[in-house]
Amino acid sequence: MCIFVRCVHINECEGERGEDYDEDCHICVNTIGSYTCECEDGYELDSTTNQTCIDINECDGEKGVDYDEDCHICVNTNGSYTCECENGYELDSATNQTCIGELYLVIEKLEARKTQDAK
Ligand SMILES: [Ca+2]
Repeated sequence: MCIFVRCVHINECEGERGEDYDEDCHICVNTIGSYTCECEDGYELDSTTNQTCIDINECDGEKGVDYDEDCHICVNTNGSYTCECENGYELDSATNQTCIGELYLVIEKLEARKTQDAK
C-alpha cells in the first residue's frame, strides 16, 4: 500500500481471516505487495485471484481417476465427494466414496459371525 508516495509493506496474513485476507484462504502465504494461499486437500487455488481456495468438483472428472470406480452416482461436496448407490448396493460407511454390493455385505457378515464364533 502506498500513502503519500511512501510504500508500506503489509503482511495480510498476520491479520484476521475474513478481514485482512480471504475467508476461504486456508493457509495464508505472504508475498511482496499481496498474498496467496495454500489449500487443504480437496480444494484448489482460484487461478483468477490466487487468494481463495475453491472446492474441486471430483464428479466433473473421470470415474476411476478423480472419483472411485465403484461410486455409482458421484455427488460433489465441499472439500470432497460422496456417492449414491444403485439398488442392491450400499455406501461404504468407512469412506462414503464407494458402493459395495450385497454379496460383499453377506461375506462380511459371515466373516464377522465366524470371528464371533471363534471367541
Ligand atoms: Ca468436492
